[in-house]
Amino acid sequence: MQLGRLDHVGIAVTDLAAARALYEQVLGLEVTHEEVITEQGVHELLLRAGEAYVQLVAPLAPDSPVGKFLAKRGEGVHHVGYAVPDVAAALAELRAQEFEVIDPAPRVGSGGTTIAFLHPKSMQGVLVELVEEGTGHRG
Ligand code: MC0
Repeated sequence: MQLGRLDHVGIAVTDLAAARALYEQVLGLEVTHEEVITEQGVHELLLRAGEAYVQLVAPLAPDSPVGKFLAKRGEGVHHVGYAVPDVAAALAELRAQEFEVIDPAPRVGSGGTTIAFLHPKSMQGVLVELVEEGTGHRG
């Protein structure tokens, strides 16, 4: 498989409004998409930064992935997302190589994307997300 361009950097935050104010007012980015993704337990804001996005994610519950991350490590970079043309094909290739993935099958991500996560234990401590663009609009 081959990773494509950097799609987004996911940043775990406790206070979405405060983080939004920082990125919009101090850093000059613009929110292009907002979504609550119940299946992933997050409320997210996407801000365009050139060809990629900053994704601010706040947890919907303490026992969600981002809630647990915040409790253990505090705010900070949570994951890195890379574009791939076909998430299902990428997962099949990785699994054939016995690479540890989190998602055995693709899931629905923000803005109608198709996504899958690779385990940080296999990725030098970085949670990696594969992102296939959908028909939805992310701005
Ligand atoms: C946990 N760990 C991480 C990590 N989260 N390491 C790097 N980056 C992260 N984000 C480490 C912990 O520090 C711990 O290391 C070990 O993994 C186990 O952590 P845990 O707290 O016991 O948590 P688990 O094992 O229950 O779950 C970790 C795992 C989970 C990564 C498998 O968070 C997961 O499935 N994540 C994928 C889904 C996700 O993150 N969704 C939210 C974003 P030690 O060394 O202490 O053992 S959703 C999203 O972004 C969507 C909407 C989108 O972009 O479209």
